[in-house]
Amino acid sequence: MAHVAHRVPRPLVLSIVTLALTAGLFVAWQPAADAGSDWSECDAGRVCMYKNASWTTGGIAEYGGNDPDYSNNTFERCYLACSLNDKTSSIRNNGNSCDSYHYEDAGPDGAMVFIALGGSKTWVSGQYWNDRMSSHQWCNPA
Ligand SMILES: [Ca+2]
Ligand SMILES: [Ca+2]
Repeated sequence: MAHVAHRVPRPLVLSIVTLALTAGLFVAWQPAADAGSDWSECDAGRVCMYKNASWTTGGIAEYGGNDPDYSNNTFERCYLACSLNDKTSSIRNNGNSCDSYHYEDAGPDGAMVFIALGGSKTWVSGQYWNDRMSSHQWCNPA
């Protein structure tokens, strides 16, 4: 009995090797795919609004300056329902020196949430700030 337990059937060994090779190929293939989809990267000096949660696909709006009204703005790299107003679900502040302040209404006006310099936030459906922003500005509004 004992000597049988030490023997590994040859087809099983082949399966494990095949699986390992397949996994290796998959892992090796991944970075190339990511390199092609780094569209979500937020350039230095910008604050970036993303249409979807978790800074993922869907659309991005990059700003070096302020915008008091999103009603005439759209997400870049977006293919469907791309109006910026009331559609932001995540933000990254990759600015140079200031926190960014994001507002419920144009003006800017209404409720405000800030993103610390170098920070980011994300919201999902049902959370207050999901799909609500209509303007932003840099630095302390005072
Ligand atoms: Ca959204
Ligand atoms: Ca709004």
